[in-house]
Amino acid sequence: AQTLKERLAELIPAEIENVKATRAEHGKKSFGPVLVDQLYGGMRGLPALIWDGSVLDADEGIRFRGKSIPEIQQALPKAPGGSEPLPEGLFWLLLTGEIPTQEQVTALSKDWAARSSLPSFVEEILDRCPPTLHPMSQFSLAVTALNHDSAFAKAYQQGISKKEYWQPTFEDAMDLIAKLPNIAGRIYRNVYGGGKLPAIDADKDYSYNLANLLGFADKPDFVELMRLYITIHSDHEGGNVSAHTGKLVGSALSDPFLAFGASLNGLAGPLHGLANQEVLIWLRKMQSKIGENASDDAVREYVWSTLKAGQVVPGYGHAVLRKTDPRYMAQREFALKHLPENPLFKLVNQVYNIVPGVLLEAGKAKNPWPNVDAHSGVLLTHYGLNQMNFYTVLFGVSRAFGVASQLIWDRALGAPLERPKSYSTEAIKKIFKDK
Ligand code: FAM
Repeated sequence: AQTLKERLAELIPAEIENVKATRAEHGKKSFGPVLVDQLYGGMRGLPALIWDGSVLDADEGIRFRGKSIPEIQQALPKAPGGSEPLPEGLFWLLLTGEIPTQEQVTALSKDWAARSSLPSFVEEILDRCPPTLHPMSQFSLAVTALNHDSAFAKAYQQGISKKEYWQPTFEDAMDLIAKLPNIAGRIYRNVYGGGKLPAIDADKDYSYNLANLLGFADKPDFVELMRLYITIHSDHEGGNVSAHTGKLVGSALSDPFLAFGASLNGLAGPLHGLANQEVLIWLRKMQSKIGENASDDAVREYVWSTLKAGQVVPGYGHAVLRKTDPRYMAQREFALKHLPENPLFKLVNQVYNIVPGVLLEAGKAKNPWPNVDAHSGVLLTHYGLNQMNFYTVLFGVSRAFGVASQLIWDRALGAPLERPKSYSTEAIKKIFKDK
């Protein structure tokens, strides 16, 4: 069967022409006014990036190469006996826009298994981290250190031609994704215990090996959860903090390890990927305050107390979405199927029935509905992975699929250094004085 790199090599020339023709026809057209508020307000809605892998519609949610999450779940190959999509297939789709065959995803699983071992010095870096160092900081250290063996960095030093940039970028991206289960597993066992890491099984898929390194492969439903989890957290168009950071750093021709290390530092923010940890901490704090089977009124009261304390309700709201995140709904479907009686799932449902009303009444949040993070922790906890400070590491393993895909295409299309213009408030006042 044709390999991913071979298929990609066939697709790139046509896409280069497609971009060239699109720029020739539309390049000089205006996208409309930029408001001064957008310079102060985090560029909300500012048309600024190109990325074909996924697009986020405020009312519909994410589409990966045009396919919704239910369509992905239906179309992508599954593991033998499994019903969740294989992330190997998602990566193939993000890169090519095509659905791979079962043989092609199996070949990817084997290729990643072959690339999965860590340099011993990276293992030592992780082993030396104090357990009090947040798992996301440990994750970022290890990924940045993989720059040591970057094919792109080496090729660049040897004088590679621009036209070839995508090839060593592809190799680094494959090595990066392949090494994440060993990094995540090592951090998990160093911080929370669990002893020696098992070997990667080349006859098993990526998610099985990740589950095994965490010590949960004996739970088939957890392995299925990993397949769904990695698929839905992988990409969320180009402008979110982790995807945009990766693109920006990669635009300086920093290799995929340096670029993704930067992405992870953004993902570690409480308003972004760390929210999945914050949601569980918030739920547990609420339970310790108002009990396990609190009334709706008591929950509502607690939500108001969070807002009155000047804090955000984690897992709710979104910079783009204006409806319930389909990534939340996919996790809800999984919970209804596998853990309908779980008390924490019932609490998540109760919170879902209460928080949007409160946020609407408070009148500040533009999107009162839950995002992906409102649901992920309850699923992980159900299977015994209840160490909340580790949750964002799993988000990071998944987000590598989206960031790596974008880096390959950016290099293939010759995306230039990103360099927007900044202004001082003094300049703004002068420019707009009489306007
Ligand atoms: N709880 C309380 N206040 C909220 C809120 C929430 N869930 N969501 C938004 N607001 C506030 C926001 O802080 C801002 O208040 P100020 O004017 O005082 O600064 C106001 O409502 C308007 O904000 P917005 O335009 O509606 O949202 P933003 O686009 O600025 O921010 C989020 C989007 C996601 C950062 C924001 O909704 C938030 O802080 N949510 C809670 C944290 C969270 O769940 N993040 C994870 C997001 C997820 F998609 C991910 O990246 N993994």
